Amino acid sequence: MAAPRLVVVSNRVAPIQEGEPTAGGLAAGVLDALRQKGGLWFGWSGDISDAPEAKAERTVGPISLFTIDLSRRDYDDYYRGFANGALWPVLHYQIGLGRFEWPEFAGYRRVNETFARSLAPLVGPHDLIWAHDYHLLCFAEAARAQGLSNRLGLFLHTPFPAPGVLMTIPAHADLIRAMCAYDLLGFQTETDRTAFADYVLRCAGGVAHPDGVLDAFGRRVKTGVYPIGVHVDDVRAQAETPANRRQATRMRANLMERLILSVDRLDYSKGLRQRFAAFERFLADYPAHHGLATFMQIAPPSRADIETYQVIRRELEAEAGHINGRFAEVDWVPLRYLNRSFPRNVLMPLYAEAQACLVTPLRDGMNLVAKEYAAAQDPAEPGVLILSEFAGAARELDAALLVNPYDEAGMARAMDQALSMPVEERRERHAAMLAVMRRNSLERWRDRFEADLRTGPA
Ligand code: ADQ
Repeated sequence: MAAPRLVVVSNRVAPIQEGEPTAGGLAAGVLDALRQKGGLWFGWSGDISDAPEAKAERTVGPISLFTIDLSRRDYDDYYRGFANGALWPVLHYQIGLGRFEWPEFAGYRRVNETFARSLAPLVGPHDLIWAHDYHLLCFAEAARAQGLSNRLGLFLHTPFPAPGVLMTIPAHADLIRAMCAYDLLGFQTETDRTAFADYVLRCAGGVAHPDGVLDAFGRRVKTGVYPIGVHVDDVRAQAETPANRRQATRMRANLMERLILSVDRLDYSKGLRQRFAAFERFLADYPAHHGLATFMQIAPPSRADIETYQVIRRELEAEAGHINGRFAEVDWVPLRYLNRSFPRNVLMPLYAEAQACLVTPLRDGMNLVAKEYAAAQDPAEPGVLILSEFAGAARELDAALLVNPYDEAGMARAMDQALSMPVEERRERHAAMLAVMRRNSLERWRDRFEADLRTGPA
């Protein structure tokens, strides 16, 4: 019998061009799977229209892409409202930033139902349905209501918080019940999986079985840990391409000797404010680096129509100005803050050029920048990764310099240590990280999830 077809559902369908390299993470992992075996990818087009359920179909090689538009009201309630205004902050332990409204939660459910209703006619009885991320926690429940009895799995790219934190969302019980309509729930780390299981066992009367299987709400769901990875060799190859390298060297000629790099979406969960403050502390406490060290922060705006994101953007602009105002010399600007995104063929060589990479989220599901940075390094002369202990990646990359993103002095010390680290120690740490990343590759993430989804929770 032919392998069951893979149907991927995510908030957005990544823009795909035949023959073009794609972005990292979700898009790269999912696309590989779909390219090899063929399949269908379903999600929001990114457009807002008055004909919200208009479907657009496109095929790229063996992949069929179906998208729907959202109405303005759906977008406001589901995307700006519950998903990004309430759920995202709480999943990242930022409960003070969460803003919950019941009508927005109803809108979130409504859009999950729209997804299920629009997808149902496209799905065959044996298809495996793999949903992604925090936008679709209620999708399986909606799909079951549409009569779909397919294997349904969800991979959560974000952290899953401890029950006491999750419960600050008034609709927490509805969310967990809906999540249990999946057959398989995948998490980035054991901490996330345990937090989910804790809620189910202690707050929802669930029962645990071996291998992460839980019974709750009259259903059986398997939970598992699938740390997302990167294509290690592809990243290194992109970093090394001569044209790309020339570009990076040119950029580097304009920078100072010691480059500390950070690359993030502009998001409060990424700890940028705390990182800027730590860099200021570094400059104050370690003057030996003056005139030599440059910190480059690349952070394109994201979710720019949500107020908390506008606030963080304003704060960072002010803070960058303050730091440069305090420390810059006529021939040295310590902080470069670039509010835009760069293509991967620019980013990867830049990773390779940087002596240190500061990845200090307050919470992060995984953080692929950390893995990409480590993968991009020249093994003979690698840079140093400074990594928040609250990034999922810290579970695997414990050979990085691990820091607490709330500890300004500790982060400043780590920057000094990174820029002064002997090459033997850098090589040793880098080799350890590379070994873990090769083991937990992007292929393994995808294959293990798919295999468990196929087997089901029995
Ligand atoms: P994100 O929060 O978007 O992803 P991350 O994993 O760091 O975070 O980045 C995803 C991709 O975006 C990476 O491949 C990176 O290169 C790219 N990227 C980030 N900033 C960029 C920039 N300034 N310019 C260009 N490219 C940039 C979510 C979760 C993470 C989880 C991923 C995958 O929040 O915790 O690691 O999904 O599961």
